[in-house]
Amino acid sequence: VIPGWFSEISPMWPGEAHSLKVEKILFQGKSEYQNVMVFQSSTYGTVLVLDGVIQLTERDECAYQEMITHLPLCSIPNPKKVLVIGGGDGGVLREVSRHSSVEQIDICEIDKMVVDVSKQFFPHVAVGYEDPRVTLHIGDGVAFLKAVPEGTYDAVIVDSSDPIGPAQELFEKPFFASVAKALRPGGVLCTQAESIWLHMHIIEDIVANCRQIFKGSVNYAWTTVPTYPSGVIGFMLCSTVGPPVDFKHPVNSIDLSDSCNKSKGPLKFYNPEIHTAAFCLPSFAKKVIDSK
Ligand code: PUT
Repeated sequence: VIPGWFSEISPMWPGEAHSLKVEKILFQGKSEYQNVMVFQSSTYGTVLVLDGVIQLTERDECAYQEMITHLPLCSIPNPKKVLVIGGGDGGVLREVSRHSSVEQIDICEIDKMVVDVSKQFFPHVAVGYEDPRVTLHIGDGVAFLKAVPEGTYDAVIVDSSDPIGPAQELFEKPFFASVAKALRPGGVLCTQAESIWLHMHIIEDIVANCRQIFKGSVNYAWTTVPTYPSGVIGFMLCSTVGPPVDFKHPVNSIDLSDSCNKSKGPLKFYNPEIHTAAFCLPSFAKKVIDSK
């Protein structure tokens, strides 16, 4: 460990640790679930860290929040009811609320400290909470989903941390089955699905489970996030049986001139071309994912 630097050390990426120079520690706390830290970095702005793992930085959060949200929501016409599991920082809410067709946005985040810290230190991310369509539920996403009436949502977005700690169950088959039940026919799931460079074993399991449960489309996409381990992170996109969903070709666009977008400014990362490109996989990953 280099003094004055934050190094991200975890058994999920043994033998490597990305480091950022720390200008100032802004917050350190321990919630019921995890250690929470916020620091000012010298090159990526303010950084949110949970249990020693970077969750977002001001500079590159757009690449994650925009892709995890618009990949599913631009793949179906007129999404109306959206559920976010995790995502307590509010960034996914900010992006969901760009969609004027959306009438209801529910979010279930387990850790209230993440919500409070984001509102205090990441106002441009937590701005998502200001949309009147948003209802925040503090609680366990697994339990929340079990209580959702069948066929409620057009889209479920799972913005989780890594599968060690409070998010572990969000990567397991029973959870995916609950998501499928909560979706309407032809509804879509987009879930955080780790890095092709580091976690092919986890991705293999996610793909295999999702292919068993989701009988519509099942596709893996990815984006670059320089401050996530290996600099990339992926998403599993699935649809239930119903109106067919072709994830690779967006059918829905975001009208940046409408009232849902005026206060939020332009998109920084997402566009229809990068949407389609996100599904192109390197050969080594394609081979494994296609074989599941
Ligand atoms: N929400 C995504 C976090 C990933 C951390 N490795």
